[in-house]
Amino acid sequence: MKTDRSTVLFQNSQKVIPGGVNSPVRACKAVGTLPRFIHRAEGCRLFDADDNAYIDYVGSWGPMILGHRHPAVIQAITEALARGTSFGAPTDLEMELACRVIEAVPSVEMLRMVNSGTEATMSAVRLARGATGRDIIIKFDGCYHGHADTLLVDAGSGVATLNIPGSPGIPASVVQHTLSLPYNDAEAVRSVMAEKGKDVAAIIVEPVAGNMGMVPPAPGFLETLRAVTQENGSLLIFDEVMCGFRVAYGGAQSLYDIRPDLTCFGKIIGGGLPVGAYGGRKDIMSQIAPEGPVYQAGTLSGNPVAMAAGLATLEQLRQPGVYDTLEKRSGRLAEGLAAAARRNGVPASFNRVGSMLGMFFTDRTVENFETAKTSDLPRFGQYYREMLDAGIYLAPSQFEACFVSLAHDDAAIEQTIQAADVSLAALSNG
Ligand code: HOZ
Repeated sequence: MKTDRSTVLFQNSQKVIPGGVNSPVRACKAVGTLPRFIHRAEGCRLFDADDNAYIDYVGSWGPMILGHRHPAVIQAITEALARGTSFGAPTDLEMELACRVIEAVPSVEMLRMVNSGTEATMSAVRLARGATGRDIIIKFDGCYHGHADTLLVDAGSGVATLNIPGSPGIPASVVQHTLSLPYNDAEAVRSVMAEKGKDVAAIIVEPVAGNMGMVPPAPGFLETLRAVTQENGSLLIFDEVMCGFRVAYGGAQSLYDIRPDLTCFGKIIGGGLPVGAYGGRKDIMSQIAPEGPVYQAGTLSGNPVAMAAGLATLEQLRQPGVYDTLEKRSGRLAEGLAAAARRNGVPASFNRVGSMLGMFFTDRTVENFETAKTSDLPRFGQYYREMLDAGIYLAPSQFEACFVSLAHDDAAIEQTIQAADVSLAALSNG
């Protein structure tokens, strides 16, 4: 596969952008290759600067659930663009998108738009602290809630990929009130809440974790979080930036039938444009300025082009049968990959919730960050490179999820399984 242009672009980018990328995992350091510079995309495919085509399972890290350049989304963006790109003033579109999210997600009674998932979680945590008058935040190892200082503790995603516990630049005093516990460990949560519950502002969790690879919640785990927060007057925040409108139209909370107090969104609700949002109980959301004293603001918040893209995306997703299609294709992909691993004698463990998948190079069941880290990372790197050469674009980290879109038709899924078979055979032979 010819990669001359990507190679030159990466060399030039490294001179002007730290690491040559605007988000660390994209540099492909963990998988021992150079990043491909993407020139365009269509449906389930990406095309790089050398015009190589790839079946895309990154989907811009989650938002592209309809596939790339869906005609309805492009039309909505084009119409919005014709009216202007940013007004810094209220619009009908932001109100409509808020209504659409509120309709879909029963725990959300009010919603505030921001510009990224990081902003959404950061603001939700501030609100939780402001509303409860408490400081402690509980999170879980391997969950990633964006890069706000308070939450960058034992995080997944890029920090796990680079194998660093946190980041220089975050004073110890800033994270002294953040406790990180093992994911899916209900007992650990009960015990910490028994001791500190009355000082805990909130528990924040990815109800379907997608930043330590993909890890589903164990039966009863989310229920425990709901119960202990209610018992202690703490808030429960679901970070559904990745799984919202992904694992079900109403998100993980509708799938598992839990009502958190606050929910964070991003990715899909922006239809591929930069968006975040946080929402929840009216009595809590009313404490945000200007209705209440908890301050949060943003120049581009509720950007009309992003709102239009999000609305068009949700309109497609609410059509009957959409999530059944995603389920069927994702199920076939997971089965096919598992069979290929077995056939080639490669120990691998698979997790899947709807169209979010995780494939780990370990014989352990992956149920938390500790077990995710038993994965054979050099082997994942080799698999990644084999798959890339075969035209399959995976996330370049064992600690990211794989996303299937509605544009992944049966032929694309079968092509991926065949490529995996060949790639896994190369691993077992190597
Ligand atoms: N780390 C984020 C996803 N888990 C975003 C990665 C990126 O955009 O490169």
